[in-house]
Amino acid sequence: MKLGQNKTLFISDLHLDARHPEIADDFIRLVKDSLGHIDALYILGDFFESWIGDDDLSDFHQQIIHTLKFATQTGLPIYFMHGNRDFLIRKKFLAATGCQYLPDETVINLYGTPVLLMHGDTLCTLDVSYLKTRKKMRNPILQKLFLLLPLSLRRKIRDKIRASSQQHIQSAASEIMDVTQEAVFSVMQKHHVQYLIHGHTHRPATHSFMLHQKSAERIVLAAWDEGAHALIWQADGKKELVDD
Ligand SMILES: [Mn+2]
Repeated sequence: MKLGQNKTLFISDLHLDARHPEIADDFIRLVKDSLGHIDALYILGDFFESWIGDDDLSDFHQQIIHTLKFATQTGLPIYFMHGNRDFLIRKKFLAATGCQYLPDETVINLYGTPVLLMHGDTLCTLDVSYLKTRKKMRNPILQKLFLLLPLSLRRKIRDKIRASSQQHIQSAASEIMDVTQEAVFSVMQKHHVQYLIHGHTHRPATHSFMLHQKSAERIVLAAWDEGAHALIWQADGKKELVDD
């Protein structure tokens, strides 16, 4: 029997992009340093800055795929959740990397504690215009049609969407871009959990509050624009947000 390492790692919002090779280097280093020392790695969305199809195999993407494959083949389970930027990751990518797909809003048993995992965008319920766009972009028929387009056209569409999303982020009020406590309570009650881990907002923190007269926690992961960042959850219940 293989003994566990009694530690699980959670990351999100790396926004991996060929224009920022230093972030990819941070990730590759994290994987190499973690191998043999952790039980599992959870990627909670926006791993890539954008993803327009599993057939978009640039050198940069190949390098990341190779790193993930190496890690899973070495025996590290890696779980992959879609974010709002890389939701077009499909089976081909998962097969090539050995990552296991994790639907948004999944409860895992973490050393005996039920923990809810989300990307986090659906918790930002004040951002009505984003949620409308999200609904369109998650339409399976539209996604299928988009993936049938030639790669060059998909790249053009991606650049357009990116520009309009940047405009929205710059113009929307700061509180609109954060989660609402109502959405947090509601989803935690729905899944009967006292712990929630998510990313998306780029506001790393551990929020403690009471839920059903018991202490509850919402742990928010950071983006990687200023270096590697992860949550380490130990089997004994100790949790730590670490920056590189
Ligand atoms: Mn996001």
